Amino acid sequence: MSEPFIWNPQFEKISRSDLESLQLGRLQTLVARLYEKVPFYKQLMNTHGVSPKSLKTLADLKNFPFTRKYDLRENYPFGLFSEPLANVTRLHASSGTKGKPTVVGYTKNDIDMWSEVCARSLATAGARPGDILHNSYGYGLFTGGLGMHYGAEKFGVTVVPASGGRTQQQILLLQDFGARILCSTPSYALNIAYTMEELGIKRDSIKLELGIFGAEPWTEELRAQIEDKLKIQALDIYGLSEIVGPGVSMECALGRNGLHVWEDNFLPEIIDPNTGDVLPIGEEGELVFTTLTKEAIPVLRYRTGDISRLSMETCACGRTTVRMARVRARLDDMLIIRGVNVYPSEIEKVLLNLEELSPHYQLVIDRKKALDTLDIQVEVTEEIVKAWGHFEHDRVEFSGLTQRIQMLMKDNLGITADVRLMKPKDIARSEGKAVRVIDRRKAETKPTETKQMASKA
Ligand code: DLL
Repeated sequence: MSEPFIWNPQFEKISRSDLESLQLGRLQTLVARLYEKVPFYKQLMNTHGVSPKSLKTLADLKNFPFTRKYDLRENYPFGLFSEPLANVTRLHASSGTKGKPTVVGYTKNDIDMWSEVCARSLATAGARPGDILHNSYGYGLFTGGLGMHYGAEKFGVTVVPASGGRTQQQILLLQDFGARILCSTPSYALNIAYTMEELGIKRDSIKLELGIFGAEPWTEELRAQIEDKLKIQALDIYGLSEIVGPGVSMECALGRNGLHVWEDNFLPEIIDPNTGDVLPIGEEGELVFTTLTKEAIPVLRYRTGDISRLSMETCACGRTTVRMARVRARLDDMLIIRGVNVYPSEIEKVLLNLEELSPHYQLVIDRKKALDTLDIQVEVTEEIVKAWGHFEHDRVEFSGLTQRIQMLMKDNLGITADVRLMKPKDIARSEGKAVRVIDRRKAETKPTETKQMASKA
């Protein structure tokens, strides 16, 4: 097998000791910058009894305060910027279901660094010069589209800036332009696969070989379904706008086991979300990132809300940077159903193991008589509808399947759920980040930070 192509070996194959001294120097510069230029951070550090002088080793970082999404919202729009707007060449924003969006800015150097990490990520996935890359991440305020676009141009592939939506036309472009790489959310990749099937379009009419999927949690089970339907290698890319956008870390084609974090730019930690204590390598907890090179809006110990683990094990691809495990879930996506904690991804795993079901599902949470209820709505496959004749909710075969799903949920996850089987295409298809959870409880409960902004399509 030929050696994997490494975009920037200086940083991707750096020794641990060289990396740590690079990180320490960059971290000291960052902390000084935040202290001097951003009043919010000066006050925060003073309140915590730390200052730039307190940072003598990398381990000292644990004494510094965290930044949260809430802080960006409270300082809306530009309060956490450490550069005057005149030096900011681009703004992006993401929003929760309500309230002010989170605004991030980029200097010219920030855009260069972002393009560099996205180009690295493309090489890590197995992109080759001359490839055609079909980019279905949304262009606009969402970072997915433009982030991958600039990385792709830097790398030297031909980009098709398709953005999200108009799926039939996207399929036509995939057929006619012959893209080898698809960048999209995993749920949109599935939408493309199912739409092709519905339109009777043969897999052989497109040339896709590789998918670079992220921006939402997805399970190994969903990966298997996408790879099977589209006959491609599906790899995981991670990022968030507060840190840079896509390209914070990328899974490699050889290892397929964790995502390489571009540690010269982003310093990861895993913390216990309840105590804030740093956890040892290998333990699962909340991912925290500090930006080491960002200029417009650097962040110190940003709490991502994403659950993962770090691994220092050597990787088959030869890169030496730490790997983060596929994000298992977001902390604020946790559902508490009659006292039992469960993440949507755990429910997805159970559903996707049943061959009668398609990977289109939605979880509807409500509260009845002070009890939280969960309604799992999931589509059955076309094959099942054909085999059983026309679709009726109360067919005896359906009630058997419903009971089986309820039992699996109880046995595997300990939850009591209502199950509603749906006809194929009854559940709205994703054009960007899939809306998996509909929470009908009143606003008195903690709002989830799942992003459902239209521009993320
Ligand atoms: O989603 C950036 C991005 C674009 C990443 C394209 C990858 C590809 P935000 O809109 O700020 O930025 O959302 C960030 O999305 O905190 C995670 O909860 C989730 N997320 C992103 N990538 C993954 C992934 C972009 N690979 C939030 N697996 C993050 C699981 C992911 N969750």
